[in-house]
This record gives sequence, structure tokens and C-alpha cells, in this order.
Amino acid sequence: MSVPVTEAVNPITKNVDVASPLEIVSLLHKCDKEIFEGWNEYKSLYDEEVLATLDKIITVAASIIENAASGLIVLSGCGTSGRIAFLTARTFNAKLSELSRTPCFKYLIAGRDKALFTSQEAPEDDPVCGVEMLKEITDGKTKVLFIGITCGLSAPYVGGQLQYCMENLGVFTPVVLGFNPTHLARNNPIEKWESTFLQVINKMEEMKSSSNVFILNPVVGPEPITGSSRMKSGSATKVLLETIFTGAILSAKSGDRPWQTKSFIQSYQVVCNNLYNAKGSMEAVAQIVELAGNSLKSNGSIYYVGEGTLGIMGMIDASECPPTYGASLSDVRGFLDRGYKSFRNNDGDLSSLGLHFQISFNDMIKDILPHVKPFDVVIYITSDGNVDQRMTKCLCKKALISFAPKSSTVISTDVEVNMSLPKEALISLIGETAFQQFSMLFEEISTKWILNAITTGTHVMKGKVFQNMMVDLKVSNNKLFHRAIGIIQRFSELSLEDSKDCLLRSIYNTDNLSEEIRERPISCHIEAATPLSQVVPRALLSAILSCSVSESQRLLDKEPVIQKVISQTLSGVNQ
Ligand code: S6P
Repeated sequence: MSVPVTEAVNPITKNVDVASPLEIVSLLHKCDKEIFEGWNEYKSLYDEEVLATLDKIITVAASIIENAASGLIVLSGCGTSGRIAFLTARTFNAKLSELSRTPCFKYLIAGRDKALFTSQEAPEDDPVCGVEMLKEITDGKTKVLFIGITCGLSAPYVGGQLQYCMENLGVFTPVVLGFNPTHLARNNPIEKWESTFLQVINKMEEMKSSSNVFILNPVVGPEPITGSSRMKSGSATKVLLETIFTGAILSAKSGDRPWQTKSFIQSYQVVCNNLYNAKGSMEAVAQIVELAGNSLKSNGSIYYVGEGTLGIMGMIDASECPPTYGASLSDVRGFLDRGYKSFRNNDGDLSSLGLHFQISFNDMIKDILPHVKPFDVVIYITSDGNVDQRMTKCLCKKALISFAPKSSTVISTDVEVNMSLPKEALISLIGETAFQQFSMLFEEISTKWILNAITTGTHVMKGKVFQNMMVDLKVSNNKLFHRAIGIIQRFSELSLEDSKDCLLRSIYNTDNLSEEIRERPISCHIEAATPLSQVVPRALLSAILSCSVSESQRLLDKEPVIQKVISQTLSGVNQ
């Protein structure tokens, strides 16, 4: 069975777990460049077919923008894909308002707005809920462009919605956005649903030549941390959505665009290639990784502080640490100027849900700043170099990521990263006016690349990653259940069936697996596994050492850094 590209191991980062902070940042940057350079024989972002599909979607989007009273553009996804959907809808609704047009973007995220801050993995497996939410927000609309984002071409929540759209083509134009070739879409049976994701994609393949059905699936290569689609796939999602909607807004405004679709994508490539061009900037990001990594190792916290969309980039990056690295909700947090007033999410103020839903500067001033520890790290993210003075009064480590020259910085910090966009090159690709209008998008993606490097680097330093694989994942949805089996199989060389048995023994804490347990539906295993810790490391060690579940737990209790136990085990130290 072939491994989907989004779940494959990237050879560039194979030894990231033993790299220095500077090496980590450099390796991640190399992986990010692959987004544009393409991967193996697969079609890249610049493939003719991809560009032609983008152009057709731009035309549909432009016609909806022109008829916003009856039309709607819906962006939908789970986890990071849903968060990028939210950010994009927010950005382009604001752009339409600026142009005195009716905002016509909506986003959907599995698990609703709670999932913007904390991972809600179970709803990802629920196609019925996906359809209900789609029906609810499109009620009364006669023309809907639906973009279902699922990087792995796998999320049932999105699969159900795509199928519903195909059954209602009079209203819906369905687009699937993901980063695997179609034959590698997930083919596992899904509970409460008669199709697999692959069957939905195959249906879309059949229909795409005769109807308004689109598949947008360039390949951007494996993720730097295996399966962590928040990284390259998340960035490529942002690039493609923004390419579509900047194009659509301008086409709707003037009937034409002053750039080719390809040039708009190239502008992100130029930004990526130039990211660390300023002297010392890669070293400065590596210094932040080191500060923040040392902080997490001493049980400290990392706080992102920012305004507008750069602040939101911080919040998104923070929200991904618990599902990706099993981090606690307090390890990395993001705060946003004016909190929910600026966030503008569907469900409004969620602060009553608890501490981790309190996101404003005032919340941070009240709850965090008086109690910071000297080794906590506050990272200010700013476009113009300005930082709210109230946020700087804290006795801890401070870092600044800014898009303004160093001379305009008003606070003193331990590390400062001064980024600058390659303005000339961008203007030559998209023109002066568009550069003025959309340069924020390039600051956002630069920020994403840097923050992803910071949180990846810090968790690597904390020993969370083995080679380039996060082995201590929570087994909290179908995708993660299968990923866990794949990890056990890879390192133990057991068969698929035996690897699954090992995982089940760890979940149910037994050495004697009954037939009754084996036959339970996967959702039962997920329910049992979700609240547990160290499920996969325990299974992995007992698979490698052929020992009991309790013996492998004993080894883990002796050495909490998973990376060390596993490498010691694989090199025979514990045998
Ligand atoms: C991945 C992230 C996850 C995914 C989510 C959706 O780094 O932690 O939350 O975004 O599982 O995945 P997909 O493949 O449907 O976009």
C-alpha cells in the first residue's frame, strides 16, 4: 500500500532530532522551498493543469463576489485547514468591505470555533455533522462556491460536504483542495458513511470534465515533521486560497487582473527564498528557538503577542502545539490586541469557556504578566515595529519579530528579527498597487514560516521528536489511529495486523487481546485512547522489545524523553 505524500518521511529532516537550533531552522527553510520547487514527478503549484484550474475557480469566485446577495463562498476544513479557512474568510471579507462591496465569505471548521484555539479531533471524522453545518450556513443561497480543504485528502467532515455539493450542483460548485495525488486519497471505511474519501474523489474525477467540479491537488512534498500538515501544506493552502481570492476580487472590480496567476504564486516563492536574506536573521530565529526551547525544558511558557493578522498567526501556531506535540495548553499561547473584537470569529466572544479562550492583551496583562517566570519567553510580532508599551512590562526573556527596520524598534529585547519583504521583486511580479494592497499577506506567510520554525525547533529540543517523527501523538481520530499503526510498523518491522494488535494492547493496557476488543469499531478504540498518555511509545517499545505493556511503561517511566528511550532501544541499550 503506498503512503500518501503528506504522510511520507522527508529525507531532508531525517536527523532533525540531533540538529542544533541553527541547523533546525535551516533544514525547515529547505523544506519550505520545496513547496514551490515541487516534488518528484508529481504536479507542482506551477503545473499547467493547476494554473488552469485556479483560473476557472477565480472566474466562479469573481461572479459570486459580483452577486453577493444570492451567492456565498464557503471555505471549510479541520484543524489547521479550518483555521486557514477562518483567516482567509476574515481577510477577504475585510477587503470587500474596504471596496464597499458585500462581504460574501464564510468559514466552517470541524468542532466549531472552539477548534480555532484547541484541537477538536473527533468532529473531523464526522461527515454527517459536516453536511449539517454546511446546510445551516448556506440556507437560502442560490450560488455557492465551496472549497473543502483537506491536505491529506482524508477528512470525512470535508468528504461528506463535497458529496453533498455534488448531489446539489444546481447551487454548489465544489472544489477539493489538498496535497496528495488523487489515487493516494484515504480509502479507509468511515463509520456513519457509505463512502471512503477516495470514492468521493473518484466521483469528482468523473464529474470534473462535464460539470463545475474542481480538484486542486498539487504536490508540495512530505512534511518536515512527518504528517504535520500544519507546516508545508498549511502554507500552500494559504498561498492557493489567496491567489484565488486576490484574483477574484480584482477581476470583479475591473474585469481584469494586472498579473498572471503564476506570477502571484511566484511572489510567495520570492518571499520564501528571501526570508532569511537579511544578515543574521536566520541566526536570530535560531536564538529564539534556543531561548524558547530552554524555557519549555524548564517548564516555562512561550507567549506570542501581536496585532491584527500577525497576532492571529501567533494564535494559530500556538493552537497547533497540543495536537502536534502533546504540549499543554499553557506551554504556548497567543494574545491578540483587542481580543475577540479584532478576531471576528463566527461565534463571538468565547472567553467564558475558560482561561485558554481568553486572548486579549488585557487578559494577558491581568493573568499572565504579573506571574511570568524569568525564563518564560514573550515574542512580540509586529508589522511596523510598534509594541503596546503595557505588554512590555514583564521580567522574562523577550524577542521581537518585526517587518520594520531595527532603528524603529522602541523596546529592548533579548533577540530581534528584522524581516523585510523583497519589494522590488514583488512589484515587478504583481505591480505597485497590488503590492500596496496585499503586502500584508506576504508578512503573514513570512510570520507563519518563522513561528512554525520556532515551535517545531523548541519541541525538537524538548526531545519530542524521534528522527523526524512525532511518536508520542494522541490517538484521537481516524487519521491519527492509522498514523500510529504506521509508526509502529515502520520501526518494529511487524506486519500491519501485528502492529495494530500492539497498539490495541497499549490502549487497553493488556497483554492478552481478546477477539471482542479486536472487533470493536475504530471509533471505540479512539474513544478509549484519547484520554491516555504515551499510548504509541508504549506500543512501540513493546513491539521492538517483544515485551509486555507494563515493561515498556516501566522503561518510559525511567526516561521521560521519548526520543532517548526509542533511540536507546533501537540501538539495543535496553536489551
Ligand atoms: C496538522 C494539524 C491537524 C490537521 C487536521 C486536518 O498538523 O495538527 O489539525 O490540520 O487534522 O488535516 P487535513 O489533512 O484534513 O487538512
